[in-house]
Amino acid sequence: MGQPQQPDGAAGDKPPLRIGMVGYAFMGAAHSQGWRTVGRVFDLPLRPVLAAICGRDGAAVRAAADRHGWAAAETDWRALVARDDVDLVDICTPGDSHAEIALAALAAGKHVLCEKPLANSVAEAEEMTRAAEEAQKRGQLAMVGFNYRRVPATALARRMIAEGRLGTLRHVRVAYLQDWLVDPQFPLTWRLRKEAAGSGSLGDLGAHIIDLAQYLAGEPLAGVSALTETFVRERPLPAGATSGLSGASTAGTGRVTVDDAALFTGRFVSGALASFEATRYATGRKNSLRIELNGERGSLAFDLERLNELHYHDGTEPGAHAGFRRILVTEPDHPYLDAWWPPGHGLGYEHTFVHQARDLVHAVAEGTRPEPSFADGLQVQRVLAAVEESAEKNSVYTPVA
Ligand code: SOE
Repeated sequence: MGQPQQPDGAAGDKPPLRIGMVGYAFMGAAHSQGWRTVGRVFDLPLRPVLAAICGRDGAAVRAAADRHGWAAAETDWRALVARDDVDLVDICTPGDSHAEIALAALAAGKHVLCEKPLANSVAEAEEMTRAAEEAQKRGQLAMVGFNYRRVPATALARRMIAEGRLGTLRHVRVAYLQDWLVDPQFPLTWRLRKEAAGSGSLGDLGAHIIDLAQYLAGEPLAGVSALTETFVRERPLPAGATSGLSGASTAGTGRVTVDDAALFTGRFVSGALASFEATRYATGRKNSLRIELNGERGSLAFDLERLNELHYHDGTEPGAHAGFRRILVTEPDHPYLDAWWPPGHGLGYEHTFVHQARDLVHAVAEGTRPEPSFADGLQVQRVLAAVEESAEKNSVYTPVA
């Protein structure tokens, strides 16, 4: 098994921040890379140490520990949470275990990073937020993993909006499009079971775009009106363990108990209007998170499939030569980029997890409230619940006569 990681450079003489991670599949691998890389790229006040990783399958978690550079492996998350050599618990499990693990970790005096969505219900998210607020008084921090806030282009968009470049916001148009469920033979993995995932594309993809929209707008949604649909209601059962967005199937079938797609409109407290689409059936769209914001002074547009670019229209320019222009977000004065490559060399999906780790390490060292906090995660959870409630009631769905 690997030794705890010692990031290069002067990081070795800094106080350690010892990480214990629960989960080792797709998100576990992404977070591992973040923790492993962050001290090698950024000049941090603390030295992240990959102390222990946890998963139920002993052989698989030991293999994950070796591959990703964790010093120890556990098969019981309670044992991981109880370890004296863990300061921060990073939760990368399906949503049905977030609340239990986070509450235990906070009670054990640890800082917590929890993958999105924060929980599977508003009640769980409320309990987690209450515990996090109490823990904050004892100097423990809790953050939710909405990693798309940490794309340099979205962070730049936030900065430009806060500077007033869009003026009063009128529209937010956002869609998160994937296509890995198009095949009706794709197996019934945990992401398609309500008891494990809470909801379908809504909680998985919708949670990201709700958070990003509220973060960029700088204000919460006041209300929503929604439609959801499950296109394929019966799927083959998975054969053995599944990981990430793939898996083999067996002969039997089971019922899909979550939404396949969610479509909703919303109104921000300021009166700005928003539209949202989350789907795993957008054939040809792999991981396309598109957001456009229109204000009275200008507009911004971003697509995660071209994540080094931000498009900006300055509406105050003379009409004759105004129009959207592409900002290549790779300059050293763009968010996070002073630590990376020369201009034009670009970053990718995995760097968002490095930036997430960077911001959390700073928050822990400086004792500041990390963002997005559990309270922010709870706000997203409330929007998810409102979307589900609206879709169930079909409240504004007027049948065509
Ligand atoms: C699957 O849809 C998924 O892995 C999400 O769960 C992640 O949050 C997103 O970043 C990529 O897609």
